[in-house]
Amino acid sequence: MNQAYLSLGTNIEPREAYLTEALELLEAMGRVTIVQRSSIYETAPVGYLEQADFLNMVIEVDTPLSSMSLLEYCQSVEQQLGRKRGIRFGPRTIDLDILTFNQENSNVERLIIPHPRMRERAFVLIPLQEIAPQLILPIWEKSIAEMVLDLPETDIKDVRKWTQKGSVEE
Ligand code: PH2
Ligand code: MG
Ligand code: MG
Repeated sequence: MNQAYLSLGTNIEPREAYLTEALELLEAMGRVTIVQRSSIYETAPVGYLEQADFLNMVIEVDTPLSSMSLLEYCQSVEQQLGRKRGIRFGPRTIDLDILTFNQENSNVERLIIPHPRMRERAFVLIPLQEIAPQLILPIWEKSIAEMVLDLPETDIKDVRKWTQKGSVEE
């Protein structure tokens, strides 16, 4: 069995429904089991700023799939939820990214593991810290909790726990 952490992001309404459906579709084939899930966070857009706020979360999964098959499977879930490729870093119904796969470092075709931008992204590290604070990735030799401490304060402020009633300060 392989262990992976995945991040989910959406900024097109109904955002919460897209997250819920993505989680259901991921488990629907019986090839992916969700072991842990973070809270949902509302986050300011990073990279391309002229777009709506995101809901983001991170999950831990068990899967017999290889990393490349898991990527293809994630892309099929994105397709089923109407993902259209447009502006790079732009609005999306659902984005499913592989953050880590076992303790692997790899760079094959379209898949780089660990995700090359995760270490500077508060919207990934803060949810990940909730479920895997002690996780250490070999290439960075730092735990997730330590990487969160390296984030700029302004980035941390842009990531807030989200509830149905609205966002609350972390
Ligand atoms: N995803 C991006 C680009 N920018 N910003 C936030 N807050 N959350 C995301 O998931 C996100 C983003 C590209 O995948
Ligand atoms: Mg992404
Ligand atoms: Mg993606």
